[in-house]
Amino acid sequence: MNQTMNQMMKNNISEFFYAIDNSDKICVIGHVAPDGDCIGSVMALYEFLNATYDKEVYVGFDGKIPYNFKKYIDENLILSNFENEKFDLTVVLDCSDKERLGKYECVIANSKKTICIDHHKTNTEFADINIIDPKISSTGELLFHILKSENKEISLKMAEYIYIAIITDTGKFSYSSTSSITHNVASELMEIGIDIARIDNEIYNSKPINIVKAYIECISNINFYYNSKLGIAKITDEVIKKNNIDMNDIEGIVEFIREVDEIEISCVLKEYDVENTKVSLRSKNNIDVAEISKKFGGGGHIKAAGFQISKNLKDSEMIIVEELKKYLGEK
Ligand SMILES: [Mn+2]
Repeated sequence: MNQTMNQMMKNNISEFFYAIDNSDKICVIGHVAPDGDCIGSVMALYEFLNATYDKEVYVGFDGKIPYNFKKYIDENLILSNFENEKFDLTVVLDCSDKERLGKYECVIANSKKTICIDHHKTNTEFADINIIDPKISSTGELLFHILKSENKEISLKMAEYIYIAIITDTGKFSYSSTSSITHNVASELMEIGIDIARIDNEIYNSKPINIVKAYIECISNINFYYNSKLGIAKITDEVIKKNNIDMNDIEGIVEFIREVDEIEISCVLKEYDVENTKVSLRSKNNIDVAEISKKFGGGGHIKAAGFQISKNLKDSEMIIVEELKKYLGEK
């Protein structure tokens, strides 16, 4: 990125560090239902601010921290009772629009200055300073380039967080968003001393058995359409309750469907209540699921995007099947 970084990006980065220098009370937040990139980038920046400066720094995560990331976050750091708090600076990471901040949206209004660092193509540039690059694999990788461009030191802890952000958003370096530069970054993180095998076990090989049982139920009820070019799985409220887990505990179903040879689009529907369904879409080749999601008020990346729909599971499934007809042909 250093070669291709344009002047506007450089200016925004200088403004970012200038804003940090001139702030005493800083809040760092990510998007609702935090994932690996959100948690990794927020915590890496928290570590940087905490280790480098003498400032009051808080973090915000709206939604449950997934079981496999719990050990990476001291829950005492998470900001609560913030409705009337004022901040000098709020940095938002991995979040494409204000609404995705969930309960922390008010923090934006209560901050003198706001900065957004993100890699979503659908980012609405809602902050005062926006450092956005949709070509970069993950917000964690973007943060690494930003810190490096100003010769900031990356500690071992920061390196771990950035690595977690990268592996989770690139499907362990397998998605097309992974560049040769992403691998160079991973190489530098390894030079710093991260233990990649331990991180892999902690993030991926640590599933509680009840989550695995719920996963098995979900993948045994996948519906295929358009000669198996579309696969749709549903995570029902019943499965969640029966196995005593949270909706976001089940991961990897959308990736599992994509493993089917014919699949072009894989889809997972999450039943939040009878009239509220969350839709995740993944595209294997050329279909732009960010565009499709935008039509329904959502967003994301070309190959990974999503939206919410005020319909029950069955109706949501039919709407998606209908919408994808023009891309995938006859049922
Ligand atoms: Mn991300």
